[in-house]
Amino acid sequence: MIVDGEERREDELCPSRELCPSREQLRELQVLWQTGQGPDATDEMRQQVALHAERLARECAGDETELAEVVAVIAMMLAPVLMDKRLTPEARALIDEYFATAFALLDDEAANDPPGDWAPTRPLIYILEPDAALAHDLTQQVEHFGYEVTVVVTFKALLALVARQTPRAVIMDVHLRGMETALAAEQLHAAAGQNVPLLLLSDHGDVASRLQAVRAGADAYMAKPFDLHDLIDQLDRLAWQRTREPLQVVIVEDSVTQATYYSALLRKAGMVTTVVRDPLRLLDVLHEKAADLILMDMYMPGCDGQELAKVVRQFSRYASIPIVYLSGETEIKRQLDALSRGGDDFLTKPIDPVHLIRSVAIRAERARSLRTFMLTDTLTGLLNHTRIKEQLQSEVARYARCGGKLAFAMLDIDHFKSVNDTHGHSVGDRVIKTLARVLQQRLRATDYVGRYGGEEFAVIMVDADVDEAVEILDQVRASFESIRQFAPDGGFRVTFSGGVAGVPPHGNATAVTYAADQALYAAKRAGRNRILRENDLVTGSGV
Ligand code: GH3
Ligand code: MG
Repeated sequence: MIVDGEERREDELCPSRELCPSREQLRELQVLWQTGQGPDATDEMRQQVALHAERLARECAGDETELAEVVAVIAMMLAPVLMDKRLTPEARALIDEYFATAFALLDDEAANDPPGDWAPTRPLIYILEPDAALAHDLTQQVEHFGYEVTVVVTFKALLALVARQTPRAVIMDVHLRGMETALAAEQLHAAAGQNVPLLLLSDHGDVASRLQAVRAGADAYMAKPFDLHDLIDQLDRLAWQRTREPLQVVIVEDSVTQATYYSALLRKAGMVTTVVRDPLRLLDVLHEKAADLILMDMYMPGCDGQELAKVVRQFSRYASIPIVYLSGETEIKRQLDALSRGGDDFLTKPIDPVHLIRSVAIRAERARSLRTFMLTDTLTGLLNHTRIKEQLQSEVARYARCGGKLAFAMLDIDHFKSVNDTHGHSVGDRVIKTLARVLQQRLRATDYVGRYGGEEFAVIMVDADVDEAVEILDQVRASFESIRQFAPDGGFRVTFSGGVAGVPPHGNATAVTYAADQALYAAKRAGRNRILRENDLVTGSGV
């Protein structure tokens, strides 16, 4: 997305799905370009590429998207060929980069498709556990937390399974008769690949056994008897660690060529970039995107980078986003001045691509950890109260701009005080974590889950109506109810109630929150362990 003027507001924040050029058109141009580079290419063939690019750029000009701009740049760079000029190797390399960027933009658009259904991905876990009772318990609990489980009782069977389909993680009881742990782990990694996390269960909790597990290449180790929740925590950590979201970088740069170049470099390194060409539009973009870093040109028409950094810093929620200046400025005093006005680092143009990628990645990564820490609830890892409220406001604002729909739910654990009173506060904390976990697993990546208060949660389901939300949350309710909670004094079960309201009909965050809260209280009054929609207040009926 290139942001370039007030009139583009609708387009850029509610992007249309049909992009120009299509993937096929772009591919066709790229094939022509590549053939035009071959040793047998004639001047006429080279000119054909330039003409084709020019036609495509004209066709897409009305689109005003970053993709259309990239095609325009390609056409511009090819223009000298029409005047019988040869391109330099640098220019040819740059054109290749622009093609890569254009395809990456198309990929992004495909990935930004509206959220899918709620059929969650269930990561596959293999468990090797010869003890039938423990295997049964493990399977039940691990499946409750959204994993698909296959249990085997022999190591040979495990190897056969791994050869057929690679799992997200393997849990292995090391009580293997006649086999050394290290050897088993080695064979497993040889069959499944080094990247498959391995969690070992053992009868021994001593340091020597733990050390042996580390040397065998295990990623986690649990000595029996263990709390199944601890096992789930470990499993979550291992199974999801390799599916992290890419870093998001916002590039503020008025020159299309430079912006496209930096964007291509960072994308190649696996980051997601958004280019802002009109500095005055930066705040809109920050509002929409969870930026991990801002890469800012120092001198731009309209306002300079230092002024813009100060404006960004006026908002406390953007205070932790690092701002890295990019500039031809080499004078140290000026650089320091700029840093004192809200910037975090200074990269001097022309910058070595490797240096740029590393500087950006390191700073962005660190800022992300810090932000996660500030914006999430420490017990559950969910969004905290302030963040979920802000997100609701932002989603309602998006609805006002772009239309669509969203559902908002308030959930509250039933009789939670008695859980604390009977089993103690730390068991209560466990129950809160368990509900958080089930919600995260069951909802889509595009939904938002927050801890609203002590044992109260809030959920924003984008692009969902109230009926869909009630249906899904009722499945979560049933799933949570069936989980056996653990306490030293025995197992028990807990339920929760929920209230759901929608946008539309509500048009602001306060109204939809109030409506969901009222529905929640109706659910409590109606006997708890149910999800009610706002309209159920009138009829008194539930799910
Ligand atoms: P209801 O079904 O009507 O919601 O009843 P309830 O017992 O859940 O509601 P109540 O508001 O009476 O009690 C909520 C309890 O939650 C009181 C408070 O001590 C406890 N609580 C709040 N935050 C936490 C927390 O972080 N950890 C634990 N363990 N308990 C908490
Ligand atoms: Mg409660």
